[in-house]
Amino acid sequence: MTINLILSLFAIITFFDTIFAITVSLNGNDWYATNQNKSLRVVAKVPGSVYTDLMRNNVLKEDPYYGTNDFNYKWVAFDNWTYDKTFNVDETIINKKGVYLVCHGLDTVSKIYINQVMIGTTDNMFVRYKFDIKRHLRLGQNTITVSFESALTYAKRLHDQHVRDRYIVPPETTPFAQRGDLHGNYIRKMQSSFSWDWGPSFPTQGIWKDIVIEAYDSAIIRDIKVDTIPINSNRWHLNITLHLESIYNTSFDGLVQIFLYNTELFRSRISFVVVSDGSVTLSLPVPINESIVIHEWYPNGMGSQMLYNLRAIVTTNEDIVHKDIRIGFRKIELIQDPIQPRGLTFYFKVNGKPMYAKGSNWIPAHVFPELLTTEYIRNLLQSVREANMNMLRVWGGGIYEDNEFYQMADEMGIFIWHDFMFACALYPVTNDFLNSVAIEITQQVRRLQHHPSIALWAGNNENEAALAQFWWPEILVNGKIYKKDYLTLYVNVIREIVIREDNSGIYLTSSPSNGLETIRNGWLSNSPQDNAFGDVHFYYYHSDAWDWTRYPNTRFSSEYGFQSFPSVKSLSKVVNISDLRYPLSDAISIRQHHTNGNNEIYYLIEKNMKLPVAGGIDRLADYIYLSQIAQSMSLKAETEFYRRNRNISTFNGEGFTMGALYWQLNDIWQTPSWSSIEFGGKWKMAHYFVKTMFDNLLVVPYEDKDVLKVTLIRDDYSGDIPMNLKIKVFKWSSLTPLLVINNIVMSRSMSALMIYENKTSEVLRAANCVDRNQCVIEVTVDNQQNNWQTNNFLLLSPLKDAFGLKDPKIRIIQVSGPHNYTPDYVYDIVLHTENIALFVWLDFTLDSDILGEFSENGFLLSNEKKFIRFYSKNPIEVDKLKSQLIIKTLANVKTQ
Ligand code: BMA
Repeated sequence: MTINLILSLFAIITFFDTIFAITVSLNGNDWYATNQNKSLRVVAKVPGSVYTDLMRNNVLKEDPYYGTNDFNYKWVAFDNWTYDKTFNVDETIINKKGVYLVCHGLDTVSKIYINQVMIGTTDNMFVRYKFDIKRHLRLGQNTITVSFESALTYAKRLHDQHVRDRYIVPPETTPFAQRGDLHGNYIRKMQSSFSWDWGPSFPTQGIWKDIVIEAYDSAIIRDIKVDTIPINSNRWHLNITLHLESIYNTSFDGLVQIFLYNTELFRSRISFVVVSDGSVTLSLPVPINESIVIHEWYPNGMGSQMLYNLRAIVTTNEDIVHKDIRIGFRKIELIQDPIQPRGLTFYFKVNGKPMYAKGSNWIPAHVFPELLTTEYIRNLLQSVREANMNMLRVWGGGIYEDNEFYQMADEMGIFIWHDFMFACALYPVTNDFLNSVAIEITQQVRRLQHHPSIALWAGNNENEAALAQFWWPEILVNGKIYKKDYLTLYVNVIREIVIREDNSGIYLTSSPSNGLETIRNGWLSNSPQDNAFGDVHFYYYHSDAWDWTRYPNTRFSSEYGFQSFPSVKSLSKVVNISDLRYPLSDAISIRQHHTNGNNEIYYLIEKNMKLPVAGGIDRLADYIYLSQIAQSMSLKAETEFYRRNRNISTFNGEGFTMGALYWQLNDIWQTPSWSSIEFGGKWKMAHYFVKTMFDNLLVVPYEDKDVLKVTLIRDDYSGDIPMNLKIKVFKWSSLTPLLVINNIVMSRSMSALMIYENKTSEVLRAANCVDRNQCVIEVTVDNQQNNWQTNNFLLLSPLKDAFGLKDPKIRIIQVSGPHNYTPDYVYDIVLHTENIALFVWLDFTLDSDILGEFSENGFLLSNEKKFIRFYSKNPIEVDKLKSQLIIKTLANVKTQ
């Protein structure tokens, strides 16, 4: 039977809806939220949370992100909020044999009542709760009440009890700069909602995901686990596991059908064995007929992202239920082979091909996820793809994201390195805690496992490192206990579940860890940051961060980064305009949650560039611009080093770097941070740099002692390709190069090859460049047949010493468009320069509402003319675009 036939059959059967499972949503704007002493009762929205409800009702008159409202509105988080609503139940629901309340996400500690009768309690934001409510419902009007307890008082209560009865579980303090709250580790809630070094503390309460009634007469399919098993590149088999929830406690019969698009792959009557609580797990080997040609799924940059609809249908005597998912055929492996004289490789293979992992770290896009739109998330993920990334690490201090997030990652070819939600803390391993975590991990792995984008699970963020490096003084005293607890949580509980629920998946206990070596060390290594094993988090906060020799010869860098300020425009949304004068004004610096962060930014600028004149909004804009240059150049130095370093480069076997995931992609609010995309979606200069740095084709000129070297890096599989190499030496003061070196070089797939090597002094002598600070080197590599081209530049002295850099007097000589309407409106911009321009930054005036991305930005301009594209989601009048476009270059910064 074809899927269409089945669907029309469904349509006919809809008349007899008694045989279908029914889902009734209780979401909506018809809820009320009431505080503890009942002095406030406001109309509330579900899904949502109390801060946004109070905003909508004008109880909170300002944006919580504005100014110091994280402090001013703290009373909200200390109160206890109750949500209630009335709803109708009709016969079709009440007559079902099983009627359940299913809460897909409650934040966090609550008691739930139907018609004033308590039906259950919750304490984990990441768990789906299901309660049998058949006997509590009546025909007609009913009430539901969800009564929350403040996350702050709850966490403190559990903390106090644990300290009294057992021992301290650190951290016991939070850094002053973080303006945060404590004991988030005692509650299964977004850890960063208690504040982070880039985020505010807003531990909200509310019904943050769908809340529904599910009613059925036999069973529903909750999740489908899928293993794709390669036979060869066009032929694959499936192992499918159905997770059903039934009303039965013994076995029952049903017909199971599995479809791939419109082809029925499997059909059989099955006797379902109920294990506990009505749940059934059914595993089926499902071969795929030779006539169906399968196209493999690849990450961005390695191939296409073919996705297949898979439908499972279960027909029992009473019900027909089905579930649809989309799957991709891919095999991912983490290769950890011995390297001489010491260490193990650490890289991914996709469908048998090695992959260099290029990407970033994802933090929650908002502390109130209900304020996010699908479009906003899509834009962020699209920005990941456009910047040539193939992997994103969902970091362990946030949340498990919505299904849509992973569906988009599947479509865009973005692999997800998924931490479980534990970060920068030790955790209490009471029975209650462990039981709750076990449910959380089981549900989340079952929900997400089938996505081809899920690459790997990691137990936590940095908790192994915290133990090894004695982050808190208590570790000196209670180290043994903490280590035992660590093993209980991440090895005995979580790892066992991952093995059970995703046997073909990859699990690391922590990030960073030493991978297999960690296991050999009994899961806890003394140096989880070892360059010779696993992944490394490496932060370098010294002012010479533009120098590549500062960076480690790691196998895989899963975190590294530098801070910068967001645009004046972003800051203007949360800071009074009169305070937009100095980067260190109280109003701005209070948003810096990283201890010493503003100093680090300052020194990074000061080491390399002249400081701007102080005072006024334009000078603030100059400082922000310099901070973004400093971030971009530091990231460039480190990332280019990691990409060059894919071959073993040192005598002790270090190197062979095969992954670079910088910290961090996005922001949770308007703040100075490591992000390459500001809160709101605007690309910082760093994101444009990342786009170049992560391109499959990259050329890197660099100096090794006083030797000029050029390395060509390719991450594609197109074979040997000859390329033209052009090295130009310019004087800062002229658009005419002093010297042009032309070579033809052979390039190879998946390699980093040195294509030029000469003493810098020789090159400069040949160019007649008498002093390094007068010159700059630009390198271009291209192959016209393939339409491949990339370029890069090398600074020869700190920019503050650069001599001859003049005001380039850039003019916009043409703006035209839009030329193409899907998916963006595309405009062409032609620039003209009179002199070499550095870090050319195109932006819009402060009052402009134009949003979008340029094809390039923050670049070195050494040609008279430059062609740029601008991509916008909305149509713009060309005149408006032209008049609101502003251009800044390094020479335009008013310096001291
Ligand atoms: C790490 C991360 C985050 C943090 C970042 C910047 O180590 O895991 O916890 O925000 O560094 O300090």
